[in-house]
Amino acid sequence: MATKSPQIPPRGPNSEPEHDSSGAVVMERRTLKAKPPQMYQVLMLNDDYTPMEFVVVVIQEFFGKDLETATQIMLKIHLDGKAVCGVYSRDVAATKVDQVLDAAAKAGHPLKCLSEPVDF
Ligand code: TYC
Repeated sequence: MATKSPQIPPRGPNSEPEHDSSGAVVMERRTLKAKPPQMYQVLMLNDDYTPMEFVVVVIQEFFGKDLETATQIMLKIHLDGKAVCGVYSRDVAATKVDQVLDAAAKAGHPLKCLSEPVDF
């Protein structure tokens, strides 16, 4: 019969220090391995048909920008072909893309939006 080796529960970074048989605290130094999560930038793309006013409203509504900032971002997209509207965790970025594409489709505009990892 196969014998199982004893399972040692993993110790989290905030767990209590261990004591040896004499009661002395056993110190252990571990390298923290947690990396910050990958962030995603939401980009909007230029096209020849979507009205500027619609893009400004979308940027205000879904990216929480004021009128002036939204107008600057819209103009950057118009002139450069694309611009970052915001940077979010993966799920939030995907939701923003869905919201923009949904609003554009409902309004009958070909506005395109995508998310990509930062430093892509
Ligand atoms: N180029 C569009 C126009 O001249 C405006 C526009 C801006 C469209 C930004 C899309 O993501 C966009 N009406």
